[in-house]
Amino acid sequence: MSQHLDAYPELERDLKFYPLGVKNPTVLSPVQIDRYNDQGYLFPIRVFDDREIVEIREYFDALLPRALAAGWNSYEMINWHKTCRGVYDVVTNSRILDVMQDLLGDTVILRHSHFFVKLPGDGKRVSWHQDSSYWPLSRSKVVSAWLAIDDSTIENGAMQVIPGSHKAAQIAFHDSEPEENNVLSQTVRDADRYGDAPVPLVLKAGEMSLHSDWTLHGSDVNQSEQRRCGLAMRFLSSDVQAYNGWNAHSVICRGQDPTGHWADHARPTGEQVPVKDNPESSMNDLVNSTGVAVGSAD
Ligand SMILES: O=C(O)CCC(=O)C(=O)O
Repeated sequence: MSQHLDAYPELERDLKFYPLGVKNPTVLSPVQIDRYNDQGYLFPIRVFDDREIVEIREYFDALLPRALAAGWNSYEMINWHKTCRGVYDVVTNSRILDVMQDLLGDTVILRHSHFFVKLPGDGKRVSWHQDSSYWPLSRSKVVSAWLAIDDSTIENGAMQVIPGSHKAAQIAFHDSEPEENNVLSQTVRDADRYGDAPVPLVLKAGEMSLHSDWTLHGSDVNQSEQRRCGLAMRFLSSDVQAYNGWNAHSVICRGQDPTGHWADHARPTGEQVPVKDNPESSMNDLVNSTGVAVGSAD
């Protein structure tokens, strides 16, 4: 399969890595911020205590069968903060936003949310990739928070990162081969050439990790009998511009968007599972453009 250097050459995006961090952080230490900028990731950060994460897990345990019954697979629950109050409440949790504000400044916008649920035996991996490579955004200044809803272990396919790889910014990638069983569609080959040895982001439920949108990361197949559910939340500030309708799913969580560019979805009133294959549904566009293999047996 062919090699690519830019998924959106027509957009002429600014593909640099921008170091983040405010002068007077309130939750992260300056050392942690330096580590994020130097290594491209930071973990573990405790967000929810044991009681709180049990409640969130119970909520998710009830949501997942509804998603599957509606025809979504366990990697396709994207932007459900727009219709599910429980998801909205997690992605706008003040402890998560405090961390984001230390990196992004006063304005914190959730661009999208995505559950990555590795079910025992599903055989899926996430091949080495860089998030910015998928996203029609400029500039590349997005922080991902990945919240462990289940314990995330080596055995059940914890995410791994290549420290320092973000400094390379865009790295050439290939279209994934079907036999990779990749949840997404791009693969960076020989990932360990671009930084230090891979680090597994082993997390206890209730902890989160952070990674830069240029950090090479991926995860192996779940080899255990335990589910591995994580909720990825993508945050940015208002100096990022979206193309191809990628500004339509956001929530302005802190501060203001003086550009008026970003949507600001309100807290949902209930727990509405989006309708699959509804041509009117923005979910379907996003699933396609995120690179999730729609219709595959994930
Ligand atoms: O959950 C995973 O295994 C991969 C998640 C991921 O690629 C991301 O959050 O950007």
